[in-house]
This record gives sequence, structure tokens and C-alpha cells, in this order.
Amino acid sequence: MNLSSSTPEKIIDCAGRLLDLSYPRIMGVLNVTPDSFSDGGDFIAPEKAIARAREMVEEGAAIIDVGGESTRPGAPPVSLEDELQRVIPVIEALHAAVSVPISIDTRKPEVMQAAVAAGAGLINDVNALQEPGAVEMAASLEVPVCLMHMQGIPETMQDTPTYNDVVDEVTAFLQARADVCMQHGISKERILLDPGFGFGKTTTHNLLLLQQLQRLVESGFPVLVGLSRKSLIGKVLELPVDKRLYPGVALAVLAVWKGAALVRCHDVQATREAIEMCQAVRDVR
Ligand code: 8Y7
Repeated sequence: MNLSSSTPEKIIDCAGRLLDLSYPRIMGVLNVTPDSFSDGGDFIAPEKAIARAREMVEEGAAIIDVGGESTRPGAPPVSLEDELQRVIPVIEALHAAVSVPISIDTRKPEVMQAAVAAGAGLINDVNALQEPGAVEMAASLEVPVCLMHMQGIPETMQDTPTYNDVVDEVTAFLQARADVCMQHGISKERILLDPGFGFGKTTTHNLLLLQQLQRLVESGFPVLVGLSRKSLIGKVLELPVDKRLYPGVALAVLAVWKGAALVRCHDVQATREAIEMCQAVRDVR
């Protein structure tokens, strides 16, 4: 059930597949790193990844985010060759297997190009297209982009995150990156912003960003959030990663209440039901 939404219709064209953001939607996480879908060895079994993606679409995911580079705190960098070998076969198979848009989680322009050629329709860059050539590549590929804020680099970002005003700084950074994208010909309608929960932020920084998420929403760009299973839940509740479902759903609801348009998560069914219920209350007239 989609009760009438107070927001105007917002439909984003992801290389021919539509993402309707006129009500809050789910981005399902599909990690294709060897620890997630390998068959014991060091390579990915695409069939397993496809089965998981199909399941997420049945549970109501509006877009599937494919990533082959771990950006968890302390994670080592992945070579271009390894990243391509992980994600491209999966995107090709996924493009045929599901009808929802596919997003590519990468920082590398070469991966963006190959992924879009293989069927991806949105670029999700935790580095906000700051890699040399990334903005130009994204503009030439003519797909929407999600710009995420990160302080530092994954290897060291959680060592000493420092801000004067985290909400101001994150919002100003994302607005500046959006301006750069628009100067390069990426239209406003194709830009999403993400505060980057957990990326160079203390627990207090993360909580403040969610408490004041409306300040980013007021920028006018659709806001994406990723809070699912993240360590801020572990810090507040002292729970291991496999016990973070209920608080993760609560955080998704709070983000949607504050105006988030897209929620990136692992637990699709539970999160989708919760945010649709939240939207029904938020938008009833
Ligand atoms: C996010 C993300 C990750 C996020 C966006 C994890 C790739 C860490 N987190 N992309 N990626 N936003 N846009 O725990 O919060 O999933 S990886």
C-alpha cells in the first residue's frame, strides 16, 4: 500500500531502469568480496550472489548495490584487476536476472565504466567522485551518482575523527561536491547525497548526523543513508554484528522520519516494512 505522499513525484532514470523516490525505498547490499560469496577459494560464485539479489528484490529492494571493495575500517585496498573480476560477472548476470536498477559501489573510474557497460545504472561512490577522472567518467556515463562523505581513508579513518561541527562540515562538503558534479554536466536530478555513517566518525558524530539529518535533506537532493549493522549500534548497545537487526530497523525509521529517500541495508524485508509504515504516518493528511 502506498498512501498518498506529500512529496512530488521523483523518478530517477538509472540507465533505462526507473527508481521511484516519491516514497522511501530500499537499496539492498550485495557485497561480492571473497569472504561473502566465495566457494572456499578466493573467487566469487556469481550464482550465489544472484540468488541473494533475487531474494532481496522479492523482499522489496528497489535497487541492488554491488560492491567488490571492502571499505570497512582498516580494510586494505583492492587492486583494479581484482575489483573488476569480482563485480563485472555479477553485474552482467544480475542485469539479466532482475529488473530493478543495479548500482555499483566503487571509487575507481575504470570500474564505473566497466560496470555501466555491464548493466549498472547508478554509481555509489563512498569517495564522492574525488578520484582523478571520476567526475568526468560519471558525467560521460550519464547515470545518477550517490556522493558520500568520508573523512580520511578506510585504512585509518576511525583513528581520530575530528570536526568542529560535524553536521555543518558534512553538509558543506556534499554541497561542494554536488556543485563540482553540476559544473561537469551532471544534472541536479541525477545527484544523491549521503552523510556516510561510520566513515571517519565517532559514535557522537554519527548520532548528531542522524539527529540533524533534515539539514542535509534541506539541500533538496535525495538523501541516501547506510546504517545497517554498523558499529555505532555496536557502540551504543554493545551488540555483535549479527544482533543488530532491531536497532538497525529503528535507525532506518528515524532516517526516513527525517526525510531520507533511500535506505541502504542488508535486512530488506524488515527494513522495508518499517519504513513504509513510518512513511504512512509521516505523510498522512
Ligand atoms: C555505505 C556505503 C558502505 C553507506 C553508501 C557497510 C558502500 C560499509 N556503507 N555506500 N557503502 N552509504 N552510499 O557497513 O553508508 O555497509 S560499506
